[in-house]
Amino acid sequence: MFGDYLDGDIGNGDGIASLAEYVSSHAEPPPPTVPERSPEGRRKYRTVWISDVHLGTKGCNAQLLIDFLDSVDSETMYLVGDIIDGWRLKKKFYWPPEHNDIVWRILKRARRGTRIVYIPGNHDEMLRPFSGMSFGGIEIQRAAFHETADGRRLMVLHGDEFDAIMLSHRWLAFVGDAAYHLSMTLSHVVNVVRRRLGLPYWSLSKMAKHKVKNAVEFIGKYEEVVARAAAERGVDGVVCGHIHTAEHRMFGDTEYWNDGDWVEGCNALAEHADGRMEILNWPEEVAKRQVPVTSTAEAA
Ligand SMILES: [Mn+2]
Repeated sequence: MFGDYLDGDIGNGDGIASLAEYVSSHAEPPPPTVPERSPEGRRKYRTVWISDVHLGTKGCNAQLLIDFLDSVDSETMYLVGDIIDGWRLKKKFYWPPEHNDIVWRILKRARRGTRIVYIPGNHDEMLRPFSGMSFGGIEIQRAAFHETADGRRLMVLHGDEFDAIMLSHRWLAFVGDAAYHLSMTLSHVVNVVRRRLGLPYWSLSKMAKHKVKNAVEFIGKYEEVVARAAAERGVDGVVCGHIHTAEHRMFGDTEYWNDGDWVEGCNALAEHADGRMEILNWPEEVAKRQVPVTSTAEAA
């Protein structure tokens, strides 16, 4: 059925068809175009959470995610929603080979024995009816409860469940720093024109500043709403995605974790063997690794 979705709903790319065949038949998967690095020597975590990959869109940072998957292993991996962007795929079919390579790596991981739990988000909600089922070794669930090595109970969900509460502020989440700087430039242009027309000064940046402040408030409010829902369920904390903002905060005794996204931040959340958790910033990890090489190359 996962195969039907891949094959029928979103197009007939050869790679997707053969992946779908692999999922349903347990045959050898078609080889990835970017060869997988050996699993030996990978950083090993107890648990890894990723979300908001948005496969099927140009926004997906596939190269970095492939590098992440080839560098890190875990006993359990949670895919916390918006992994495949069905919304966008329905409008325009976009599926480069690297996106297949990511699906290939995830399926391969399941075969090697990693427990993989896929919690569909709003962009891959077409997989939600399959909750409770398992495809290619990947469990599909509406939400999950994770127990850390030190015994904390965490609720794992995508997080769009809270959009109804946040609806009036939702669009503000997309207002960012770049928009603020652009609006300052625009403000300047607008006021040059207004001055020539003899009109008084009008502050667009003041308005933009207000919007950015609202966006920051939106994120803060969202985090609080999600943490409160977790507290009401009597768990120690919550792991979610959805708002593309990796974060760890405490609301009273309740832990709030957001594993970020692979469109802008390229973050993952990881649990060590002792239950300690941390947010991984993959562009930073790659930069650290490349510093000695690039600095000498650039100096030469
Ligand atoms: Mn989402």
